[in-house]
Amino acid sequence: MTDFFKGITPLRYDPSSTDLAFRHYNPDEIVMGKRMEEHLRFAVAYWHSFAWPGGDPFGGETFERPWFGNTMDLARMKADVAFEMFDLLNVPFFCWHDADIRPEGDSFAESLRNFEEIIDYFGAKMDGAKTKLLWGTANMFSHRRFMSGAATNPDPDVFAWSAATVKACMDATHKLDGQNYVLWGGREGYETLLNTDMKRERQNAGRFLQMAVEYKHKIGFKGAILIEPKPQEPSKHQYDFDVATVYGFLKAYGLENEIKMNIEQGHAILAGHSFEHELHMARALGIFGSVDMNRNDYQCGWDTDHFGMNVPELALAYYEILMAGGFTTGGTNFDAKLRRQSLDPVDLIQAHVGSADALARGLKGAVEMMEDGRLKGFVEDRYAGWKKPENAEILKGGSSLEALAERVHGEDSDPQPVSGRQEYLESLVNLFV
Ligand code: XLS
Ligand code: NI
Ligand code: NI
Repeated sequence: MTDFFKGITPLRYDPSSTDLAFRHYNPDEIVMGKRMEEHLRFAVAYWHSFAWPGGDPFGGETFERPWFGNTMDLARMKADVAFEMFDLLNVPFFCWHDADIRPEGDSFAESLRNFEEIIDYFGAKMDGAKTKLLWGTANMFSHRRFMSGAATNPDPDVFAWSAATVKACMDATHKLDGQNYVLWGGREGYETLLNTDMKRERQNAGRFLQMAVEYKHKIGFKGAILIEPKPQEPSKHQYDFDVATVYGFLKAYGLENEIKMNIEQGHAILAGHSFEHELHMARALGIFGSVDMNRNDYQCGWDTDHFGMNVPELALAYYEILMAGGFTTGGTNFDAKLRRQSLDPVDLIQAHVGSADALARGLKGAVEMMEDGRLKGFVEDRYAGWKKPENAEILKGGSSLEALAERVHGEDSDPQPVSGRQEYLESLVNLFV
C-alpha cells in the first residue's frame, strides 16, 4: 500500500451521504433489465489520472506526484497508486497508452522490455481483482519521432516503428484480456499542405490499418478494434475528422465490418457536432463501439477534457447509446483530467465520483425516455409513410423518376407540411432530466 490516498475509504453508494459517496451511481441497481455497472462500464484513463503533470502552454507541472520520473521503480509505484484508486472507486475497467505506464528506453528494445515488465506487473495485480482492461492503445504522438505522424509519416522508418509499436500494444492488450484496442491518430494529418502528399498519406494509413486488422485475427484477439475520430489538435487537420469521414475511409479500405468507433464528447464538439450527433451517426452506420466521456469548455475551442457533469447532455448521449443497443465490448472511459489547480488526491476521487453520479443520472433519464416511448414513437410516426408498400417499393429499386413523375401528376393536391414539433419534443426530454 502507498499512502497517496490516505484517509480516503472505499466509495460506497449512499444517497443520503453529505460526505464523499456515490449518490446516484449504484452499481447493483437494475435499470432496463441490467445492473447499472453493466450499462455504464466505467473505465479510468491512466494518462489523465496518473501521467498528466498539470501543465498548460504557459506553465509546467502543478501536480508533483511522487511517482513522476522515468524509472521502473516509479512506474511500479504509479501502478500501485492506480490500482489503489481502482479499488477505492470499485471501477470495472481501466485504459492505457504504452507511454503512460512504462519509462521510455534508449532503444525500441529497451522500451519494449520496460513495457512488458509493467504489463506483467498489471497482470499480477489484475489476477483475482475486479478491474479489467477496457482497452489499450499506443501513444504515437508525444515523442518527437512522431512529430510528422505515425502511419502517415513521410519516413517509412517511422511507419515501421509505428507498426512495431501497435503490434506490441495489441499483444499486451490481448495478454491482459482487454476488451478492445483503440487507435487515435493524433498526428495522422498535416500542419501545412505545402509539405504534404495527402493521397499517399491516406493510402499509407489505409494499409497500416489493414495490417492491424490482419494481426488481430492472426493472434486471435477477440476484442474490437476502435478508431477514435478527432478533427484537429494536435495536428491542424486530422484525417479521422468525425464518424462519417472515418466510415468513408473504412469503406475505401474494406474495413467497415472490422472496425468500430470510440466516440469522444470533446472531439465531437471540435468537429462542430454535438456528442449525440456522433453517437447517432455511428448507430445509423452500424459502427458504434465505445465512448470517451469528457466535456469541452464550449467557449475556448480546445479539447479541454473536463469531467462530464452536465446531466441533461449526458441523458441525451445515453439515449443514443441505448438506442444503439448499449455497449457490448465498449464502455464509458473517463477520458478527462483534473483542472491544474485541483491538486489534492481527493480531487482525483471526487472528479470520478461526481462524474459517475452525473452519468448515472443521465443513464436513468435516458432509460425513462426509452420506457416512456413517446420520443421513439414520434420519430417512427414521422416516417410511417415509408411503410406503405407503394413507398417501400421505391427504395427497393422498384421505381424511377418517370414512375414517380407519373404518380405526382395523377395527384389532385400538394403534399401538406406536417409540424416537426421541436419544442414539444424538447419539453418531453425535460420531463426526464
Ligand atoms: C486525445 C485522445 C486520446 C485518446 C487515446 O484527444 O482523446 O486521449 O483517447 O489516445
Ligand atoms: Ni480520447
Ligand atoms: Ni481527446
